[in-house]
Amino acid sequence: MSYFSEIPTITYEGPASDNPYAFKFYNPDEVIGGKTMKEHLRFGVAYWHTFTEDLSDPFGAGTAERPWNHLSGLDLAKARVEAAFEFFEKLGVPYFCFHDVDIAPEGETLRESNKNQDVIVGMIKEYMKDSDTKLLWNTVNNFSHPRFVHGAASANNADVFAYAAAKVKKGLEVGKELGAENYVFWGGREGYETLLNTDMKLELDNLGRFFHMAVDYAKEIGFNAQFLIEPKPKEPTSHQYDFDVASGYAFLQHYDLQDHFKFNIEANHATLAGHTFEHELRYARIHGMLGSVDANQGHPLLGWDTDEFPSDLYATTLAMYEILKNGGLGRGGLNFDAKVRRGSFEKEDLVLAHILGMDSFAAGLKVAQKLIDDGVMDNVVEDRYASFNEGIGKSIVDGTADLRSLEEYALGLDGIQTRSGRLESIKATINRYLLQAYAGE
Ligand code: XLS
Ligand code: NI
Ligand code: NI
Repeated sequence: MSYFSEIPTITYEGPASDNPYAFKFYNPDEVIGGKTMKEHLRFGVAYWHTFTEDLSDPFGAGTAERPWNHLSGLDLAKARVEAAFEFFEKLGVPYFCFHDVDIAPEGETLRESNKNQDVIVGMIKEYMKDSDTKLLWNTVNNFSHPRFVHGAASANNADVFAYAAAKVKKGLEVGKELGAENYVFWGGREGYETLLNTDMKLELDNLGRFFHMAVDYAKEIGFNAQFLIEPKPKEPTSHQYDFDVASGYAFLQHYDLQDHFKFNIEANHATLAGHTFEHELRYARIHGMLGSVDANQGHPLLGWDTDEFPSDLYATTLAMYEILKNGGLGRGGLNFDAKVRRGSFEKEDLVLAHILGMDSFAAGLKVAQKLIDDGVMDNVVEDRYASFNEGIGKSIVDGTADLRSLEEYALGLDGIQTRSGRLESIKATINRYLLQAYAGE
């Protein structure tokens, strides 16, 4: 059965093309800075938003018109697998990602849920044999079902902790079975609503214990995926423990987990935390903790996780800048944790949205590489911090300065010269690079 037969295979036609079913900037084989675009970008499709999502919101029912909507149970799950692999091929996306409950229906019992999963995992494995698309990461949904109302690994109820642990155990087995490159932990309800009824210390300690158990089990079964924590400051709980990269990194270090994890950074989560996307990427990068990216964007006027497909070229450029400076994403990738708007309910929109996202990051990659090649920001930064390369600055950086030597130096200063940061000029330069990157093509 074909679900996207009317849609052509999407190929690169270049920026001058007005064919909506073509890439304008994503040219998979084009070499940028020594690697192909495909190798740099490692795009992934989020199964939940593209095949499971019905586009409901807190105020209204689902609107998604999907050719598999008439089915239910395992038949529905199987149809989605067929549709997914057809979709991956049409777009030429190298990866996909899923939660356990995205791919298979939950049963009455854990045993039954696992059985359903086995059926669909077996089917996915068969499809993967004939496909170039691999599993970027899998995870388990330990937040939707009412049993997780008070959290999963940070729940107040030990039975819930055990249930969540059992689901992760299965998730690790599934990841191994399908050759996942990474395994993600997003703490869906790992946080709290109010401190009035919360033992924060026990919850955090339990979260630490939970992650250690996962690390140990993965090792035991020989599942060598990269483990990723996905920070998010709030939603659904008012305070999520993995608030942002900085707090997540402190958590990992406190519980001696820092060598086993990196971060999966989502753009919309960064903005919810009051950061820019590039701030989170930078913070992770300079600590050697940048693992993977959930590529989306939030709405500037809305304070929640709207998970829009990325279209802001300024943001994708600055994100790709950090990724290139990181030396790439390694085993990670750019997973479109993004959904079409509720008003974009036709199945064609799924394809068009991915074209938008892939083109936006491809353009960002090209501009970012040019900015790096020309040293645009590097030159500014080098010049701006030049005082630390010699004299008193050098003594601070190399650790030979102390308060006494600095006082002596400061007492001898005859005024301090500070210089402009030239922010507006740098922004003007970036605009010029953005507009010129595709001039004449
Ligand atoms: C929700 C998260 C979620 C994770 C995977 O906000 O982004 O989709 O990526 O559980
Ligand atoms: Ni995400
Ligand atoms: Ni999110």
